[in-house]
Amino acid sequence: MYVIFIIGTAGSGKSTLAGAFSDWLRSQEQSTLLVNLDPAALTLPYEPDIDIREMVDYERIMMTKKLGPNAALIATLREVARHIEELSEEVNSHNVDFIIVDTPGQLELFAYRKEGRLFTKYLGQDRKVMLFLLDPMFCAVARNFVASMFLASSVYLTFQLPMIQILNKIDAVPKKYINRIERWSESIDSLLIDIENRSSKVLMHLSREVAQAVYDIVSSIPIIPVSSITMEGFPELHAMLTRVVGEGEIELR
Ligand SMILES: Nc1nc2c(ncn2[C@@H]2O[C@H](COP(=O)(O)OP(=O)(O)OP(=O)(O)O)[C@@H](O)[C@H]2O)c(=O)[nH]1
Ligand SMILES: [Mg+2]
Repeated sequence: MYVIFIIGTAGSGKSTLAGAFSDWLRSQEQSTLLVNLDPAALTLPYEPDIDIREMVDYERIMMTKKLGPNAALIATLREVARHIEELSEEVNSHNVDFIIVDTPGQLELFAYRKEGRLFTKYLGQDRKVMLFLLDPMFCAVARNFVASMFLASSVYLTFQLPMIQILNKIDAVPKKYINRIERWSESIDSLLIDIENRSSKVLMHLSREVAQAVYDIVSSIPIIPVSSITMEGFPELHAMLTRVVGEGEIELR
């Protein structure tokens, strides 16, 4: 069994990927369990099998505790974390090939609070992997790519789980952006040259320093370009899952 946690900045396409990749896996005769950990989602582009919105009421917590949207999200996740063992029993009672976990919109509320680590610890038993979503429109600018590398490495250090970077929504951007990002991720020299050519002096200096600090960490994390609309890249993502987790391969039936 594989347990896939999908994480990324707000609107990066986590929920859409969760639903579309599950559909693709099912079309390959793999069984999946879709878990929604976003208490604030009004609608989802898939039908969750397990949904924390059934355990907690985000809007009620926001109203009764008089909290803003993010503080209410924190309080809601804390409430769910109190019942983590029940949730874990429910999730782990399913015998499926893939558990796919969709996480809340605000990455930092999941990545930088202990509740996020509790979920990754208790949900599923083995072969856990994190998909970190990159926005190719944002990352196609060299210094933004560096900022994104910094975020990816920080999430990687926080969770210490095998990770795959997903260059998402590739149907919506020119192919040359994807090629450029792949070139940067294969060669720090090409990234440094593009940083020099395109930034002001201060930004250039800062971007170089950050790139050099995190490049080795991030370049060890594979990048797979995908689209949840066309399902391009899903076979490669599936193959990469078996590679990064490394304990035996799941054959497509
Ligand atoms: N063109 C294109 N659009 C996509 C793709 N994946 C997601 N989107 C769109 O991106 C927007 C955000 O998608 P969501 O899946 O809701 O993103 P999210 O990360 O779950 O959003 P939050 O949970 O609110 O942070 C929606 O309008 C999706 O239709 C994709 O592969 N291609
Ligand atoms: Mg979502």
